[in-house]
Amino acid sequence: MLHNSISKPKQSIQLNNWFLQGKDIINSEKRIKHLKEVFGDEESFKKLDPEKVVYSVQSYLPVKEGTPGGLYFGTTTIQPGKVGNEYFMTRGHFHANLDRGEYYWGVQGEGMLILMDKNRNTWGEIMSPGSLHYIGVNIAHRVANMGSTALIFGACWPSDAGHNYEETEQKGFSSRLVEINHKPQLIDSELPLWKKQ
Ligand code: S6P
Ligand code: ZN
Repeated sequence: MLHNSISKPKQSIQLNNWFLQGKDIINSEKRIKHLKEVFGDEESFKKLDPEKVVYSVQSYLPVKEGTPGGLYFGTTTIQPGKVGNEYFMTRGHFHANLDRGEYYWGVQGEGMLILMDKNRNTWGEIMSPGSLHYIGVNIAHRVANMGSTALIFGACWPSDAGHNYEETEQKGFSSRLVEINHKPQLIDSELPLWKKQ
C-alpha cells in the first residue's frame, strides 16, 4: 500500500443475505452427486436428482492456504430438503491443523450446527438468524438445514486450519440429524431404526 493512500474496499457483503461480491471471491457448490458418502439412507439418495444443488459456498481467501496468522471468510447457503429423513447438510470436517478453531453465525433460516469431538461425542447447537457459534479446536463441524427455506450462515477461520474430510467421510459422524415425528433429533448413526421412521 502507498503511504497515506485511501481506497475503497474491493470486497463487500450484501447485508440481507451475506452474499459476497468483488475481487477474488470464490464460488463453489455441492450437488447430490458429490455427496454420496454423506447421507445414511442409500435408497432415498438414489431417488434424488444427482444434479440437485444441496449447498453452495462463497469464500474469500486473501492469503495463501497455510499462511500462519491469516483469516479466511465465507458464506454457505444450504437448500431445504432431506435424504429420507435426514436433513440436507454440509460434508463436515475436522481441521487438518487440529488446534485451529472457527466461528460460524446464523444469517437466515433454521439449522443445526452438529459438532463431534475426537472421542466421537456428538452434539448440536441450534442455528438461527444472529446465533453465534464458536467451534473449538479438535472438533468436527457440519451444518444441517432443518427449515423449509434456504439456510445461510457465515464463517471465519484461520488460513492455516486446512480441512480434513477423510476422517468424517470414512467413519462418518457418530450421530445423524433426522426428522422423527416432525421433530429434529440426533440419533446414533449405528442405529438402522431412523431410516424406517
Ligand atoms: C471452512 C468453513 C466453511 C465450510 C462450508 C462447507 O472451514 O467451515 O466455509 O467449508 O460451510 O462445509 P464443508 O464441510 O463441505 O467444507
Ligand atoms: Zn472448518
